[in-house]
Amino acid sequence: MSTQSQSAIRNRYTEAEIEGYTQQILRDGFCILKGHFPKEKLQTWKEAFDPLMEQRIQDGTASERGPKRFYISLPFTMPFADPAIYEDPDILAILERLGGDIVMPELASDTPLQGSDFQVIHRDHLQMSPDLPDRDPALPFQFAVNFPLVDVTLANGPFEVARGTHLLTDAECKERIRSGEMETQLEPLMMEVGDVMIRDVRALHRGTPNHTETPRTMIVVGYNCAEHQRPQLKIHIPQAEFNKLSGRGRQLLRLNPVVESLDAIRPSETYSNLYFLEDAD
Ligand SMILES: O=C(O)CCC(=O)C(=O)O
Repeated sequence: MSTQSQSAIRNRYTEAEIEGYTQQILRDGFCILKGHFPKEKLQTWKEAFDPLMEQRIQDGTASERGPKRFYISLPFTMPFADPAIYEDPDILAILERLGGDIVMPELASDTPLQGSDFQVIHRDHLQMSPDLPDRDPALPFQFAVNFPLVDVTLANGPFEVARGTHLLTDAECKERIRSGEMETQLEPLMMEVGDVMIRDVRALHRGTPNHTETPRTMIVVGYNCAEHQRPQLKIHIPQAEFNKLSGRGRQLLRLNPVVESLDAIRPSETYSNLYFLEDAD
């Protein structure tokens, strides 16, 4: 590895700071690393993402998760197949403290456009993983690493989250949403380009309306404990990209299919269930 790429993936935080963020996630359900990724890199992502989004909406292959709110997977090619992002050593150190052997089955985006609405308050997985029935429910097993491609303001549809709700049972979540109590606990997160959120996907949250003409794209890199199965999700890895992966990258991406090229893969979204709680007893 060149000196330059080595310095690009150096840890920014001390062990004590990593432990501090880990504890924040255990307590609040999320933490935010301020100014973590370089703005210039994310500008390159935005320039590649905007035309991709337009095309995916036009050809009907984006998943609509509420009116004018699109979930779109990203192709595993540059600029998105960037180990400086998905192998970030601080983020992986935090995830490994929480989840041990981690894999990455998701590289995608959530974008509310003008005309979007409030989502139903939800969690992205029920409290327990069916694959880890003996795991302490206080410990997360599925994570979203989120970062915006534009600064998030009250006007463009901030992601809202209710602190500490990852610790509630599914029945408690349903009751607190039904009674309206949860509405008062949601906090809008005004993230700037470069900020990164690491969250336990069980923390209750929702997307809110974007009142501006500028799409508010939030990238989501999904990680989880290797034992926790997510068969509905996969990243197609082109052979040429696979050949470039580091040992760490191969380990993280090992459950995904390697394909000759992305040309024969028709983009589609198979991950669309938002409302897991509605199926809970
Ligand atoms: O658009 C957002 O900010 C949140 C999207 C979300 O939570 C979801 O679709 O599950």
